[in-house]
Amino acid sequence: MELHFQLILAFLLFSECFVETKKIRGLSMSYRRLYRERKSFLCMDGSRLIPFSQVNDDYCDCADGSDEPGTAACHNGRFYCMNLGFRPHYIPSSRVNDGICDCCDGSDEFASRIQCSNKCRMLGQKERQELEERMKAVNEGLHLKKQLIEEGALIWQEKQTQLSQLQKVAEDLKIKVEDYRKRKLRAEAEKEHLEKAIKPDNNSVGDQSQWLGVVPHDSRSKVDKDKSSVIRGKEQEEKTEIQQGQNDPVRTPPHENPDKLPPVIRAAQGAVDSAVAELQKVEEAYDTVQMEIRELKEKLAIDYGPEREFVFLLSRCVQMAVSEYTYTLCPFSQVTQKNNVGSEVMLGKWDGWLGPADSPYRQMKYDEGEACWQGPKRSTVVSLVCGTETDLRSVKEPSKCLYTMELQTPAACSLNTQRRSIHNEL
Ligand code: MAN
Repeated sequence: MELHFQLILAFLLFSECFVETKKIRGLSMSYRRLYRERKSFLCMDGSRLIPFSQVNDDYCDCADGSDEPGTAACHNGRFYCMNLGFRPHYIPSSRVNDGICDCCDGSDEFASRIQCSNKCRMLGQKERQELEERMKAVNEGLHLKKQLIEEGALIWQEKQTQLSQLQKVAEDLKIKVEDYRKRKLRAEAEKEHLEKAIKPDNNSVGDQSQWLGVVPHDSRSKVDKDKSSVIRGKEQEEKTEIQQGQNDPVRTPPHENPDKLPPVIRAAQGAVDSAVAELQKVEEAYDTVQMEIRELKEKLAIDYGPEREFVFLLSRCVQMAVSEYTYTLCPFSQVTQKNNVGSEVMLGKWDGWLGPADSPYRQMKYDEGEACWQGPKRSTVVSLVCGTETDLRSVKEPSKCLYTMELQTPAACSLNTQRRSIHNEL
């Protein structure tokens, strides 16, 4: 009796399974309950009520294709591949029994001329292995990132020290500039004084004969007083020259021809010239230091990530050769492209982070590059991806003069990357 009962139960279960298999093919678990055998079936979009016998009967009754989850009858239907051991997914139901194995478990070719072997286990294993390797890489990346953060902290400190040193140099140079300005003014005043002293009539500067005037005894400079007879003799020669020069058709005013100036004025002019040159030198040095300070301050004002994990990139340029070009990315500075003849084109200067609000450090923007022939100014978007090396992974020009780069670096690794890669696999 008991055996009899068990046989009946087994038969019922088998027939249930048979019905279920026939009816539920192409459905995910969560949808199965909606396809339990009953008298009628309500299309998922609620548009029609059809007899249940029309479900999976290879004729499309519902506008949303929901009555044919297991056949190719509806153009908009979708078939669920269970893919045990791998990842379940949907395929367009037009691919059901089309002679191509789409589901790794082969369930889409249940009434096909071909036989599909079940590859899900193998695919699952391969994927899990890849995921494991990727996770290992992310973990290694996270470890390396710590080192880069430390390296970055040192670079940051160095830059701060450099800034305060430059500021100190600038302060000193500023004092020097003031000092040399005063020196120049003094030399000019001295020269003017001497000129006045030598020229009795100040109103006729252009007249070279003025240089012949007797220098008043009191106003002679010490240098003048101490002049040797050789110098005085030379001066006499010059005076003669000047006198002779008066008859020249075109005369050069003495202040424009230093050779014709009296030695004392020439010496004073020399002092002015060297004071001007010295001043120029310190002014130039001051300007250079100020420029360096400006540049350094600009670099220090950049956002290098929450842990300054990207600071280390300041001292690294990365390169990649793609077809006839070599691309160079100097992070936070610029991107260039060199052709095989050696001419370089600027593909953009650092503009800022471009990533979405929740992860801004995923993309960098470099713009205002060299203008493209009949096109926009060149610009580059750099996507940062987690990797164990800091290097370019790819360079593309998806549209004319707009470039994209993929920069892999441990600094881009985060627990989110880890989560994202797991999520992508599931
Ligand atoms: C150069 C390169 C190319 C770019 C063209 C546009 O050849 O910069 O990348 O597409 O100019 O003329």
